[in-house]
Amino acid sequence: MKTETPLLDQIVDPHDLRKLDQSQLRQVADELRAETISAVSVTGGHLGAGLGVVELTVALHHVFNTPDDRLIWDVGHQAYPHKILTGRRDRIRTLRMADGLSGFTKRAESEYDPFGAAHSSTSISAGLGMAVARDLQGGDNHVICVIGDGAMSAGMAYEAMNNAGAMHSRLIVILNDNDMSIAPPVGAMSAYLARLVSGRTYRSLREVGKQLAAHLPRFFQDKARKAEEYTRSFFTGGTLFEELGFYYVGPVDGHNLDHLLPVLVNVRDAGNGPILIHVVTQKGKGYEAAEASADKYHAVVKFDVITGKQAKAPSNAPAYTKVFGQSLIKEAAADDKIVAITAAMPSGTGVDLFNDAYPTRTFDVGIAEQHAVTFAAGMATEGYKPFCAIYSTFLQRAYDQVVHDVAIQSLPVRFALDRAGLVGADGPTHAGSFDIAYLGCLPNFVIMAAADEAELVHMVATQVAINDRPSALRYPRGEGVGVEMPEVGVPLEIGKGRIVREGKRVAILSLGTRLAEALKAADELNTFGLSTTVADARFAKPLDLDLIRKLALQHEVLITIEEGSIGGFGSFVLQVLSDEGLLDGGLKVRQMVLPDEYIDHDKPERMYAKAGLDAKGIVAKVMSAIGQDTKKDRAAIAKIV
Ligand SMILES: Cc1ncc(C[n+]2csc(CCOP(=O)(O)OP(=O)(O)O)c2C)c(N)n1
Repeated sequence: MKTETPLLDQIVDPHDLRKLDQSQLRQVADELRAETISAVSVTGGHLGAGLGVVELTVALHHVFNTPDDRLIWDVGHQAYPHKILTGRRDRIRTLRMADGLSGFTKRAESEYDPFGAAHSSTSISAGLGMAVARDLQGGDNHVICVIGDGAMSAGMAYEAMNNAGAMHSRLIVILNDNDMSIAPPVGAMSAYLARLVSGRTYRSLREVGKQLAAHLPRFFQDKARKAEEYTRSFFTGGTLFEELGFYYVGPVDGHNLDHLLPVLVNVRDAGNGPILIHVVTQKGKGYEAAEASADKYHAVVKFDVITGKQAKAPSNAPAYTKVFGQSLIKEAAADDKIVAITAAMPSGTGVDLFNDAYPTRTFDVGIAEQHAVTFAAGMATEGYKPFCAIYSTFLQRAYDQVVHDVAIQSLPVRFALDRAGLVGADGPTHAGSFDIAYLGCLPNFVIMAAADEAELVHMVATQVAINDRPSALRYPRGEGVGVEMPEVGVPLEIGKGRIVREGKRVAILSLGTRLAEALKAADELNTFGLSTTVADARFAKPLDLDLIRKLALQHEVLITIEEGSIGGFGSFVLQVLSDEGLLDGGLKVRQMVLPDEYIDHDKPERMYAKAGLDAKGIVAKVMSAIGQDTKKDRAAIAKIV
């Protein structure tokens, strides 16, 4: 039943949605889809995943009593329609912008987001925790976790199901199977899900009703038993989930509200224990450009709604990711032991380029960073040279594997850490802030940070040559600075930095791409009469002790700067200075690191400015170190752009 007045305008939160008749929900879903497309066309962000769950979002909020019933979206990138329905429509066009809505679920943002996410495959664990807490308190609310087939490839999801299956707590898991991750999904699980869906029509309401009979109170159960036995023998399926202790329901067409709503009602009213509903959806559903694109518009920049054409940021410099992929291809031509490993991020890491050149030497292991690391370790034991390309933030998940399986055995796994430092719109969950600190404390690790895209080429070559211990190479999101590119990479001397500009009074020792800001700061400092040396450390580990000694002994001020947290490069340098007594002569040392807080999403340059890690911040730091921060100086510093 379609009405002239938009129904979406009448929905401030799900209570309004629940007042509507079921027959009106189709219209709500259509309007919600249009609103999602319109909003993301302005903000950019994750689109395909949200479009695929529009009907599911409407149905869930209609059937369940959110926020008392806890609705947990795995990853949270598909939650834009959920945000629109849960009191955030008025801010939906601020998604991922400074002071705007987060691109993921976030507890601080809304009571309808009971669990914050962004890294995948956490929903079932969190949901089980909530369900058990509810049981301990004698509560009766529902807990619903929506997890994608891609997220289902991570070990954590199985750990949670294994536990849930043995707990008998009432928990609803909705497997949102769109047969896509960011790239096509990989692995046996994906093939298994495809088998469950193929060759079988979607289950009708009647069948699902019968199937659920076992979960109803005994009185109904007896009546339904006969029919239920019949349907269950007919629809044997979801065996894997059932072996894990889940009651499997499905597959259900996730875009058909007439199917979805009664199934959800049945499940809601069923008895105890964990239930898994297998919902089949299409990523990018309902928007032609998304449906037609290879990645189903997983993540987009601003685009034209009519044509689907995405705005492309003009740039002359190649992206670091691409430089990494191309460098590795060149190295691999001369060394057939080089292999590349990605955890479901082939395009994000440049491993897709490597795959085009060397498909048999490329391994996409699914969203499984822990496995990726130990798999790489295994290959290294057999003489291969694995490049494990993982975003800095996602390697956090595999820390024990890095320590125990790689570092302690001194296996030469090469970590290529993309998205190091602040990443902009994806915010604190995706920031690569901690890798220098968490890898730098491991004995024997080599850690490099590229100052520009040419350095990256040489550092990839350096990693190829490091064959007796693990190494990590970090580089940021986005484009390089446009330097001239070398034809081939030349391995660097391990643990040696370089002086980029000679000065006398102030020394700036930079690690990574803050080098450009350090050089800018040096120019400014010269105008204040402060002759400044700028050095690129290249290595956070092992440190260039000669360089550090020279800078410490020949300058009055030593600044370290990095795109990382407290406890990283600056701390390592300070340790050397203190161990060697280099602080005893009055050297003024200042460490410039990310502040000890989680920085909300914004444009990267503004985030770095807020963090004080730009030229202006460096100059201000130097001036305050030498006590030259008069009102006049501060006014001059403020003018630095
Ligand atoms: C631990 C971790 N690794 C990688 C990612 C990057 N990532 C974000 S969404 C996504 C694909 C998720 O696929 P699926 O669960 O099927 O959801 P869909 O986008 O298809 O709805 C990946 C790999 C992540 N968020 N977390």
